[in-house]
This record gives sequence, C-alpha cells and structure tokens, in this order.
Amino acid sequence: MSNFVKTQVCIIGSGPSGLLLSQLLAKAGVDSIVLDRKNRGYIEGRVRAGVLERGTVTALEEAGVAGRLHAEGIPHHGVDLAFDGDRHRIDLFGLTGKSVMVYGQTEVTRDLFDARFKDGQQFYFDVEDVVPLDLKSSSPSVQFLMAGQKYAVSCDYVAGCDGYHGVSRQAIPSSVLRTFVREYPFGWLGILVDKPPVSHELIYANHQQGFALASMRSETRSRYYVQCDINDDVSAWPDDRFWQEFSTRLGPETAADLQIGDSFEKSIAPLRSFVAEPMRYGNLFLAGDAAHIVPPTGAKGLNLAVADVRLLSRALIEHYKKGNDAYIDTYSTDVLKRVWKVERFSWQLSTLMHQFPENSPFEKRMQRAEFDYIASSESASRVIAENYVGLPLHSQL
Ligand code: RFL
Ligand code: PHB
Repeated sequence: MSNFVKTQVCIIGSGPSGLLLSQLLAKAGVDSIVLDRKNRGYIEGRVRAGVLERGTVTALEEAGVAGRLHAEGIPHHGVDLAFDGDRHRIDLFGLTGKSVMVYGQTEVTRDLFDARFKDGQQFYFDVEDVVPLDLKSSSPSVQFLMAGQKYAVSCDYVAGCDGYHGVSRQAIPSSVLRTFVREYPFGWLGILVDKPPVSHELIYANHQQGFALASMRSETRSRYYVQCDINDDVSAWPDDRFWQEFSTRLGPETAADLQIGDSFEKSIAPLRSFVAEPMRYGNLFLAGDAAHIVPPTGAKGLNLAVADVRLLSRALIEHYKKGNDAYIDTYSTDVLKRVWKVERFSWQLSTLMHQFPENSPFEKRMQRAEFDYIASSESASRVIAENYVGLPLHSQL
C-alpha cells in the first residue's frame, strides 16, 4: 500500500537548488514538496562553496533569506592571482562596479532551511529508491520509500535538484540526453581552521608544486585548499604536510603572515567540468549540479545553481499565475547559454592556475604568458573580473 501525496511541484533534492526553489515558489503561492535521501543535519554539514556573486545575493534577498547574510557575510572588492610568487590583484569593484560576498554554503543552506521550516514546508528526508515516472504525461509522479513505507507523489512538474549523483538526470532516456565531460587529473584538498585568514582577500596561486587557494569563512575562520593527487586519501595529508605545502605554494612573503593551527575539517574533491543537455524533458526540469558541474576554481557551482533556480521559478510562477508557458518552453535553451559561458570561465581559470602533469614546457610558458598578460592589461583583468562577479542573468541570448 502506497501513501498518496499531491502537490504542484515535486522537488527532488534539498540542497541549495531545491531549497531555494521551494522558497521562491512558496512566496508566489505555488505548492511544492521536497524530498532528499539525506537529512537536514547532514545537508547543512556539507562544507562546500564560499563565494556568492551579486546576483546570488539578490536572489536570496528576493527569497527573504538574506538577513544573516548581510549581517555576517564579508563583501570582497578584489581577488588576487599569484604565479610563482608574483601577485596581481584583480580589482573587482574598480573594474566592474560590483563585488562578491564571502558567506558559506553551509550558512545559505541553514538560512533556507530555517525559512522553509518556519513556513511549514513539507519535507521527506532519508528517502530511498526515488523514481520519477510518466514525465512526458500531464500527470507525472515520483515514487519513493521512507522508513520502509512506499510513497507516491502526483504532481504537475518534477524539479530535479538532486545534484550530480541524483536520479533525475538518469530519468531522461539516453536517446535524448547528451553529456559533455572534462575530468581533471588532480583534486583539491580543503581544510577549515579557526585562525584569521592569511590575507583579507582570496588568493589563487599557481606554483611549480601545484595550485593553492587561500579563502575564508569569517575574520577568524580560514578555508584553505591545495591541489593534490586525484588518488590521495586525506590520511596522506596530516596537518604538518598541508601547512608545509600551502606555505611553499603561497610564497615566502605571503606565508610570513600565515597563522597555522589544527584543522577541524579536511576533505578531497575531484575537479570536473560536466554539462547535460537538455535541461528539460517533458515535465521534468533539471537545475544546479544535477545538470552541470564546474571545477571550483572560479567559485561558480552554487552561483550557477541559484541562477538556474531563478529562471525555473520564474517559468513555473508564470505558468501558475498567468497561464504563460513561454518561459517553460525556453528554460533549457536560456539556461544552457549561460551555463556554457560559466563552464568556459571555470575551465579557463582552472587551466591557468593548476599544474597539469601532462603539460609540456611550451604549455607551462603559455600559462606564464597568460598570467603576465592579465597582470599587464586592464582589459584582460576586466574579463576575469566580469566573470568572477557573475555574468548577468538575462542578457545571455
Ligand atoms: P547539491 O548541493 O549536491 O544538493 C543535491 C541534493 O540532492 C540530494 N540527492 C537526492 N535526493 C533524493 N533522491 C536522490 N536519489 C538523491 N540524490 C541526491 C543530495 O542528498 C543533496 O542534498 O546540489 P545543488 O543544490 O544543485 O547545489 C550545488 C552546489 O552544492 C555546488 O554547485 C557547490 O557546492 C559547488 N562549489 C562552489 N560553488 C560556488 O558557487 N562557489 C564556491 O566557492 C564553491 N566551492 C564547491 C566549492 C563545491 C565543492 N565540492 C566539495 C564539490 C568547493 C568545493 C570543495
Ligand atoms: C571556498 O571558500 O570554499 C572557495 C572559494 C573560492 C573558490 C572555491 C572555494 O573558487
């Protein structure tokens, strides 16, 4: 016996994409349910993104969840690129009139959960065996198991917000789905440490021994990364080894200001560029990591997810409030145009800033020449800046 549930939009995945979509729909009076194979505590604990574009901040304001973000987030007007000890500041604000906000994904997720719980959102956590069905029909459904019980959700639309490893994308027949992939031959090892950041602004560094990134979560908490072997386990990276590598890659001048301590989070993430086309199949829409992955070098993953959700919520709200399906029909093509531009930027910055084992001496010289060009040309710096602060949502066509 199944438990039957009815809603307008069934959202699979309770990460930032799914949570923001349910929040924006609820504000417009559109009903949704959200299901996730994990629970709130687990989802809030995943340490990931740290940099929000201006457009992401606007989306969170529109969603009514930006109070704490404005109180605790740290606006950044610039970012540093470093190459074998030479540093070049990209003046984000001076070059574009915009800045970015440093505020962790864990905090964005918590703010969204707080708002959804306050609003009485229907959640189903720790679900298993999620299966989207009848996606081409006008009455799709989603089946799942929770605590040994079967559930069947009947809905108008299914939003696949279930990340890279989710089931939604897999529900699109292989005869329809095209995927594009670039795997990078290394990973990022990231740590959190309760010490003040080594610099007030982020530093992306390419050193002969590999990439390093100095980021932060607050004035007293730092988030640091080093490029590592793709097959490394965190056990290969005791804190001593991390600090040694990290200081070397930052260079002696910057490392002189580094405060070290015991890390309390340490994880390794692979680097991948990935796009799935189309992002709509019948009444299923994909959003966020379910449809695309970028390497973290440009800090774009969460921001892309939020941009998708802004366009998807607009499409669904126009349908329910005005009977206008124009945005539903153009959702996939509109979103993908912007996605590919952001993929390009993330790939380009990753290519510039890492040590690739297969690089020839010629390619190494090309990286150096590109860094020197960016450092000496305001136009080249502006190209980095305008991508880093975020491309516009609507002028993508
Ligand atoms: P998420 O966050 O992966 O959430 C998907 C949710 O779906 C659930 N799920 C399922 N639920 C039901 N049934 C199933 N079969 C399911 N399969 C999965 C999962 O449990 C999960 O809760 O995807 P979403 O919402 O699209 O959000 C995307 C962002 O999380 C991601 O793009 C960013 O974290 C990427 N990223 C960064 N993005 C930025 O914009 N700026 C950054 O500075 C930045 N840094 C990063 C990053 C990602 C990193 N890692 C670890 C991948 C740094 C790192 C290290
Ligand atoms: C982070 O703070 O986690 C972070 C910042 C910038 C990136 C990636 C991750 O490009």
